[in-house]
Amino acid sequence: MHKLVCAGWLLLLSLSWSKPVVSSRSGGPRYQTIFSFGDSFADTGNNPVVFGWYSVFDPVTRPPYGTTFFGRHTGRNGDGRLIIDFIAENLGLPYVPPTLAHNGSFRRGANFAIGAATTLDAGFFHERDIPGGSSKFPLNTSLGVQLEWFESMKPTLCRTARECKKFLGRSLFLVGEFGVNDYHFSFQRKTVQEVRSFVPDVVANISIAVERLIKHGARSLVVPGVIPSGCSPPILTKFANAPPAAYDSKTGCLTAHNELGLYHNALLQAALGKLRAKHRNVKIIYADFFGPIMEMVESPHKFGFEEDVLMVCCGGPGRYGMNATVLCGDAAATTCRDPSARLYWDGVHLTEAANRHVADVWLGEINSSSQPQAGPKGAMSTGPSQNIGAGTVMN
Ligand SMILES: *[C@@H]1O[C@H](CO)[C@@H](O)[C@H](O)[C@H]1NC(C)=O
Ligand SMILES: *[C@@H]1O[C@H](CO)[C@@H](O)[C@H](O)[C@H]1NC(C)=O
Ligand SMILES: *[C@@H]1O[C@H](CO)[C@@H](O)[C@H](O)[C@H]1NC(C)=O
Ligand SMILES: *[C@@H]1O[C@H](CO)[C@@H](O)[C@H](O)[C@H]1NC(C)=O
Ligand SMILES: CC(=O)N[C@H]1CO[C@H](CO)[C@@H](O)[C@@H]1O
Repeated sequence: MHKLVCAGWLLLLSLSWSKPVVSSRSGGPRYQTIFSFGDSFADTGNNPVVFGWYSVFDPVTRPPYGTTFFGRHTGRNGDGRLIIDFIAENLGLPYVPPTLAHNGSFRRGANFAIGAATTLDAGFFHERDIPGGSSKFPLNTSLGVQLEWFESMKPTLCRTARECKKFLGRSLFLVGEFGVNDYHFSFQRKTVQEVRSFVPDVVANISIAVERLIKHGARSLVVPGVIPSGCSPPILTKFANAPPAAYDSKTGCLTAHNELGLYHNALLQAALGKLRAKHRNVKIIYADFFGPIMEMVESPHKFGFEEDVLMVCCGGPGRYGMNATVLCGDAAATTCRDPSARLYWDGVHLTEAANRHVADVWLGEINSSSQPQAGPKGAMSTGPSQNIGAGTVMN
């Protein structure tokens, strides 16, 4: 059980830090630095360190993780680059170094994201016996903890209040995705209805975090929504005995789990709208994670994916290619011939090919809005229309 759990929830480096700064279409450099918070969808190498602290098994430190792009495992939960890697490349910035695994400067970027991180503090779940059993998850790596780490680092990045405002104002803050682990851990013990009851708490906490970063001087933030969990192979595997009526006949996804995600995303967008109204000089971009994944699930051929799009590339025997006893990276595991023809890599995580598509959608919006302090154009970035691909959410 525990092993399946890892592939479902999870969420070092000697990369080149010397890429040239790419200028924006309007001239000067756009962002000097990326700060990132999140879980395995954004973690560029912190999880092996944290899992080591807690002596929990970490499957990503073995092949075939990293074989598509880096040629070796990097601590990323995938075959290659993550969304954040494509964003960094596009902005002409170095791959964002994981704060716990990088011995060097964080002036060009710092990634606090940790695989399996939740929004709410670990105590919230442990008090409710989630996920229960002997599981050590969630570890003490919540959004609030990641913010504390950022606050501890801040004095090493900038000194005076004025300097910090300037430096952080020119940085891009990626806040999330957060929420998927809160929900996926909870599905082990709670009904979808029960989990729904604390979605407002999760969203409120994300909103508090965004505001805390704004107080520190953040002026450009990207806040992704959650994925369609009902299409996620670990959820489909866990609820394999659901009645036929529980599935969307067109996609094969579990309707109730997807509706929970849509609910989260609707509340999140409303919360971000309020923050935009309150902080008119700050650019707050909602990044749609749900829509691009649904698009790939519904039209796999359009993206070069095989017909059975809910099947993971790397895993063991089973309807979705996932098996509690055979994890991606195990000797008995199998890896698909062409990861670029798959949406899902090892479970909840996407292949590099899928990450590239999601990144393109997010980058379209990041690109189309100039930095707030860049001049009068900044005003347009505060409007309520900053929803990346919001039109594709409803399916
Ligand atoms: C970090 O790098 C410095 C020099 O760049 C080196 O002296 C130090 O030993 C390194 N620390 C670790 C833990 O690798
Ligand atoms: C969690 O980590 C934070 C930050 O490192 C620390 O301040 C806090 O005491 C830890 N909480 C628990 C319950 O270990
Ligand atoms: C998992 O794999 C084992 C063989 O390794 C097999 O017996 C079992 O049926 C598989 N489980 C599922 C859910 O397919
Ligand atoms: C974003 O802008 C960069 C640099 O101007 C460009 O290379 C990239 O293709 C753009 N990406 C998208 C998705 O528009
Ligand atoms: C329940 C829970 O995790 N609440 C957290 C919400 O966010 C604040 C600060 O970001 C934390 O301190 C809380 O513990």
